[in-house]
Amino acid sequence: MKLALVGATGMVGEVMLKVLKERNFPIDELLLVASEKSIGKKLEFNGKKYEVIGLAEAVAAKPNIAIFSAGGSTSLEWAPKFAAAGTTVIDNSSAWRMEADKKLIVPEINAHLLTKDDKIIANPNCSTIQLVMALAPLHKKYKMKRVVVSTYQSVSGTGLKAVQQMENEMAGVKGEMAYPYQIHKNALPHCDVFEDNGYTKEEMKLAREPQKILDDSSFSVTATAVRIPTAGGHSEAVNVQFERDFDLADIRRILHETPGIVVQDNPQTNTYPMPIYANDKDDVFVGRIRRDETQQNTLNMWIVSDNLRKGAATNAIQIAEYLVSKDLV
Ligand code: 2RA
Repeated sequence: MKLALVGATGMVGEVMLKVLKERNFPIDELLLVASEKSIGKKLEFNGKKYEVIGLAEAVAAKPNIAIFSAGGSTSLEWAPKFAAAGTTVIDNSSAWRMEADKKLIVPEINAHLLTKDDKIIANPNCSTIQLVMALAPLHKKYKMKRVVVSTYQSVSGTGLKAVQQMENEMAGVKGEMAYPYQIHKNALPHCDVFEDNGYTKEEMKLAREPQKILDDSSFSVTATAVRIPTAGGHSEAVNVQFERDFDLADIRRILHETPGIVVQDNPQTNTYPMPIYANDKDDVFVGRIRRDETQQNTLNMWIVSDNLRKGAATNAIQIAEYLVSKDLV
């Protein structure tokens, strides 16, 4: 298995290398790929040093799989070139997610859709992945009608520079500004750019991606995405109205029984999901599960996950594992 990691020097790229090692992904040859300015850099993987190469060299090497986490513009330009060379691309950017002929995959939910013909596969947005992981099993039984989600997203979603700026601010060090405001003591209702409808791109990802992943456009999602001063981990307050009434004990049972979901929910012992518990784990943590007493068939819950792992690196690598296990690459 020849694997290329495009964006190897970035924050998600670093986590991808860690997860590939942890999961002992079957690699015979590893290509670490980055932009021109990083070519020649040395990175370590599994006790071995690798020299970073450029995109053209990586395409020519014809890897079996190329996992991208290098931004939308790089993916739009280079994913088709890898695909034309016979490589299967798994892309972590938003570039291909809503394209009709591209699949948007959370392996626990819809990996079965994948075929050998899928040469560019989209990894959903981090805040979408944790949301659908918790909602998918409930939707199957109780059929969602409407979801209202407020996110509390860590600074790591914006990248290394933003985390460094927050740490500088906390330490009182003047550094490059990645945000217009002092993020270390703020809650910024502005993740990504604003669209014409007054929502941000981040909020519209939450409004659009779940229907594609669950293959059901009968429900709607409205979101408010907020950046908060945590270094890692995205949290979400979710209010979901179902078509059918539910039994709260059954909701808990379904979530307990869902692979990849961990229920942490005992207010008496202050047990509920928090980014510090989710850090560096691949599970999606669910708590504060309670009926919304103001509206029929409606549930409130709190969902937390490591946005760099299940929200990006691990989900992409699980897609790669599925492709290998089904001989699709
Ligand atoms: C964010 N989900 O958190 C976006 C991109 N990683 O900023």
